[in-house]
Amino acid sequence: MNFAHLVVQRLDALAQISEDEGGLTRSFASPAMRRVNDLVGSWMRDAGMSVCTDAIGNLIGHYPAATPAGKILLLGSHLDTVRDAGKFDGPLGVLVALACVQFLNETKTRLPFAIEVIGFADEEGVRYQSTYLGSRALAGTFNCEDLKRTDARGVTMAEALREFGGTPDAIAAARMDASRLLGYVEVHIEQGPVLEQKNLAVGVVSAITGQTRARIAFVGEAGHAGTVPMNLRRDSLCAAAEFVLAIEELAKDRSGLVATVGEITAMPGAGNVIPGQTKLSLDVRHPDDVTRSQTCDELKLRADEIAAGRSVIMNWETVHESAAVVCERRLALLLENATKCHQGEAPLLASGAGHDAAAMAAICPVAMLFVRCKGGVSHNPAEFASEADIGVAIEVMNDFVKSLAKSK
Ligand code: HGY
Ligand code: MN
Ligand code: MN
Repeated sequence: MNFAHLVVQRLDALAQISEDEGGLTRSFASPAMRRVNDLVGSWMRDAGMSVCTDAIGNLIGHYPAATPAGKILLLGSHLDTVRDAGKFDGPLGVLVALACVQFLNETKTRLPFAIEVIGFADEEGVRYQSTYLGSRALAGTFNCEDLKRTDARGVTMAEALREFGGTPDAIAAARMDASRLLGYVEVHIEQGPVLEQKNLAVGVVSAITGQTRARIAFVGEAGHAGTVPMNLRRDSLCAAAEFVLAIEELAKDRSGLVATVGEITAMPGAGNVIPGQTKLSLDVRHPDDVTRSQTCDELKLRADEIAAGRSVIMNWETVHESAAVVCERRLALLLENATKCHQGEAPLLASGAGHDAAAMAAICPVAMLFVRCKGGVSHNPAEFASEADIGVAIEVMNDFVKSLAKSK
């Protein structure tokens, strides 16, 4: 069986399941997520796995150990996407993991441990701005307060989850038993240019950067675009614009720091009305948590100064924080050894992107394998990983699983 080709075919099939006509978007607890869970669940059954969906909508396939007392190796990634996404970010990790189990099943191989392949319910946080919902539920770090968050249509997370078929009240019980876990290993497209520059198919992740996400609002005064003199305006959009450039200026000056405003909304949103309120998102990341936290404090002060200078009000709500995570050395070494067998060298890369592994690190050791990403382009329909590189990733993961079994 050409498992790499099978993964590519399945990626194409999943890319057709979207809540948007024009592009690939799958958000938490949406009908599109339901359809993807059903399709991937059928592939899991074909690979000899028993399948369930947990309280928050994670899809979990179980491939039993040779002995019932065996521990569990967790593999997988997320099945939700950003807006207008590429087809690899998330599903690639689930499908490579599934290919490894299918290989074991077809060769009638049982290991001293079980394997569970997880398709996480929400890593991107597009619908409710809080990310890692699925992995936090399994890690026991889910914040039940998040269930009260509302989406753009005013639907709470709890209502959306019930409509999806989940059980908000049972999320706390979804936490996995840490004593049974060997670790969580995630394969993911690199989403950066390093492997392409090194002309290598895969690389091993050393650490995952920490991130802060905030929602900021500048509140001024709506007014008539034709009659309010410039010196009498309290224009919230101009305040936001000045702040966006201040963010960029500070981030350019601070090595290793990235800061992004991905969303901005001016209200009431009419061409002849001075915006009374402007809302924006902020995403701040740095490998060092103290630097990231200090930067957020500085940006909050700067936003306050800009607001005061324009006689507008500034509201700041931090909606997500995740600390930087170091991948577990023993698992990473097994990945490195397996990688060296297939490409001669095993580069270590830090991840600027967040991953479910960052949340799973709260309950078990984690490691990640990156797959070369064409032009480093991601969170973009042009995102691409080659069938040949996917084939290397599958081989490396098969060898990783074998070496882990031998080390038991
Ligand atoms: O935003 C991220 O880093 C990831 O794609 N969720
Ligand atoms: Mn991802
Ligand atoms: Mn992503």
